Amino acid sequence: METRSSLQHLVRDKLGKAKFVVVSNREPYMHRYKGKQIEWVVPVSGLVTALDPITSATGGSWIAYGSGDADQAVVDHKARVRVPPDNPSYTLRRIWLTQKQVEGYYYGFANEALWPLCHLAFTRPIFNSDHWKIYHEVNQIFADAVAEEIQDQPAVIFIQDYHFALLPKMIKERAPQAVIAQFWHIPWPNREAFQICPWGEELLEGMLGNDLLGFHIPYHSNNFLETVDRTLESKVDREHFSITKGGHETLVRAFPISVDFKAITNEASSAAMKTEIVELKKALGLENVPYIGLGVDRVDYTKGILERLEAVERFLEQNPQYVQKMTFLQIASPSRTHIDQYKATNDEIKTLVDKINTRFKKGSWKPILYLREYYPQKALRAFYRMAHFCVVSSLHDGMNLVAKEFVASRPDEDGVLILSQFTGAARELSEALFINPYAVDEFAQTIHQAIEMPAQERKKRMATLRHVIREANIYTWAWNVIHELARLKPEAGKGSQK
Ligand code: ADQ
Repeated sequence: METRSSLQHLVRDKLGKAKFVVVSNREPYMHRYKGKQIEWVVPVSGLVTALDPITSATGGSWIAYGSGDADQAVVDHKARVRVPPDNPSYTLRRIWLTQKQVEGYYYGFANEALWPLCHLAFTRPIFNSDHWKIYHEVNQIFADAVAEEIQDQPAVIFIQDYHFALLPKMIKERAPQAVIAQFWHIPWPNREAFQICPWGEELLEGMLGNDLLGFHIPYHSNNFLETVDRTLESKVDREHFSITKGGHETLVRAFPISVDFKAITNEASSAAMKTEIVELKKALGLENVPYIGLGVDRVDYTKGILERLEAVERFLEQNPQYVQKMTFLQIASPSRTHIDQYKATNDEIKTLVDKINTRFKKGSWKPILYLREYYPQKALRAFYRMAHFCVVSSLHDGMNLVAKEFVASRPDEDGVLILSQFTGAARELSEALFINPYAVDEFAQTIHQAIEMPAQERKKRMATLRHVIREANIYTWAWNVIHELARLKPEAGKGSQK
């Protein structure tokens, strides 16, 4: 089982003198004003947990868009600040973007074109050439910053996600000595679906600037190989999962991302957690509800929240004996609210919740509690811990960390995971109950099965699920990436000459 310290050892051993640079849209530390004071926060994400120790161990840099309202107040003249703020060990280099750039690159091309293009959720991508131009421009801004950070030192650049498809090639041209890797956190679609993108070739060429390209599961890697094979002149080697174009080789690998199992388990086992659960149940009027179902998501049309609520409705229709006995708690944090499709999804969810609650409510009980809020991680653990079953019903999802967080939060080895077969997580979590979120009757029957599952079977399934996540935790993910990167010999600075 990999840990924070085994990962740090590996990094020191394998990456040697190479400078480690992470590039992501979201920054690992954000500064903001609280009254006249400045405070710093860590935006919640497994990524910071995994990449913070690596960047610290190498004294590297992290380059990201500075989105905090006090970010500018704490940096030096080169937009740099040392982090973690309470124990500085590496440099955060902030990139300033105008409102127009954020709208074109982040909300526009990344989230209105690439996000729906890569998720098969039947939402039509919007291909706007102004957005595309700005996406290109912003990728160039990041490329300039990377080049400035590394100068001509040996370096390993680890780029995150679909905000930077063009960046790898731009860096390769500026800094051929650097080893470049990218992790694509969302699915890669099949080649037919990808063909509709008007700038497909440029995107693929950009990504082939990578020496290593990671997806969550082999299926996405295969889709990528097929897409390239169909679109670009190149040599695609399916046996070794590699693509060679213009004499440069890109290895394509699957690295299933995960959670910090130990930290979550420890927190979920603490005495404070018991108190937190009692208080939350009291505040929400759930003390006397025998069964609690749970969903935790960003409000996003890919997460299948509407399909889930319809299944809860069908379940109550078919099992009236559970009226007043089961409450479904949907926790949903607002997300990308500038985008019309997200506003529409949000409105549809609210309307459906009202409809179902009006139909079934009895006395002070209602079947669905919709909490449209962002909760701190500690509260989320308490929700996971109090649920009899947790539903992840994504229409399509690269991995889905909620499924893994739920499992890590159950040291009591209880609770049932209902999981969409269209998530990356479904490949590993074989003891979950699987659903097709589009098939409402079967989905409702699965909720019934979860509620009535005997304690012994619940325990057996959860123990197996926990074993899987304990071994394949977030450090294992980072360990595997670093191990593969180390084989590309960054110390020798031969990344581009393999
Ligand atoms: P996301 O689409 O954001 O990530 P997911 O993996 O489910 O999806 O992670 C969501 C995170 O947000 C979880 O850590 C969860 O706890 C948190 N969260 C959700 N609702 C919350 C709330 N109301 N309050 C507080 N926190 C909340 C993308 C891909 C995924 C992939 C990840 C990581 O779409 O497929 O698993 O990246 O690679």
